[in-house]
Amino acid sequence: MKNRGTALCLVAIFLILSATLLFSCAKKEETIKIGVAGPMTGDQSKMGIDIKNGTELAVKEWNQKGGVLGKKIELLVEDDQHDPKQAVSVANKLVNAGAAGIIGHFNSSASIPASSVYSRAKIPMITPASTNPQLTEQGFTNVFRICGRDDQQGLAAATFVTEVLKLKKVSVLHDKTTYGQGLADEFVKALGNRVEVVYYNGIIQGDKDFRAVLTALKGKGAELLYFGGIYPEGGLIIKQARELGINIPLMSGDGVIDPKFIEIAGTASEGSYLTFSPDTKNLPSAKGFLSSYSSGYGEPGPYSIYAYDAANVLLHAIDTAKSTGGPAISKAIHEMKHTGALGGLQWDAKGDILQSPYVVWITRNGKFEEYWKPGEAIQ
Ligand code: ABU
Repeated sequence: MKNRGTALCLVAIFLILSATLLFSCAKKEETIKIGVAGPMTGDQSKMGIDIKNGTELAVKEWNQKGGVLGKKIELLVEDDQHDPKQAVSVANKLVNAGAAGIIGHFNSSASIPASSVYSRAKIPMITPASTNPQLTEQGFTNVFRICGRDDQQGLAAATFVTEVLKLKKVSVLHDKTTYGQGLADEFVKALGNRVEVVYYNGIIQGDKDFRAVLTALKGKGAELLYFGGIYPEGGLIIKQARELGINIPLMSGDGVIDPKFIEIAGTASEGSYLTFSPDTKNLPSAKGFLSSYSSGYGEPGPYSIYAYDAANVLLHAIDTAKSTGGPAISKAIHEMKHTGALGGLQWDAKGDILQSPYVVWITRNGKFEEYWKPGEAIQ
């Protein structure tokens, strides 16, 4: 009798364990995973975290409404440390983890190599921020961006320099990355023969002392210093330029327009010109996002809203396709007319957004202000 009782007890334990195992496996299957990747640590982590937060907010809102295709959405966050090799590694990790789509990466030098991994796996990737033209010139049908491109951004900067400031001589520095050098070269190309580039050189990303290169460009007669790169170096360059008595304005792009630039450069940031999209505070469509993001995460960064829209586009595409199959989701994005926080969004066959207006901002009284729109007078 005693043996029979023990046996029954063991069978009961076995059944309970099996049921628990089956239940937990079934539970794992119940989520739809999406990935978000960018520089989550290190000197550019402000941008990575902004993108993570924007994506997370969209995921939370969808989950509050029940998720997508009847399943909760699980967000997988990966840190590429703005390193191309690390970007490929995290792309493989996200593919192997079963992500249905990716929001990211931030850096063009990360997005471009990672896009090959996602393309082989046929998983859609939507970058909120990578602006190098090459990303969408590769012929991949699964690659999209919410932001504009550096050929458009470089042209806006060159138009401002030639038609508004009416300058004749500029110096150009870049950080030798796909984005930084690419943007600087688009700016120079758009200047054409209207402006003389009296000094052109690359700096090393991560360096802290740019006095040698600044000393070399001092005295060349440039009326403006253009920098292609990101805020950690942009902030130090203008700070050290002022210390060396170089008093020409800095002009840069969307990689520099972050409060961290002002924090690093201090008063030396005053009067810097930066190209970026128009102020989202003036967009009626952005009101809900700005309010929800601020209450959850504080002041949005430049690309928080782009990540939010990217995540909503991906989730709407899954919903429309009624599938987590990559090709079906990519097809749905190509066919989509999305109304996001940024307004109406639509893509061309390459995956570029149809409308991406660039304006010039200025740093004034420790803040960024919209300054000039192509075709309009100075504010
Ligand atoms: N577009 C701003 C910086 C990110 C990148 O394209 O590398």
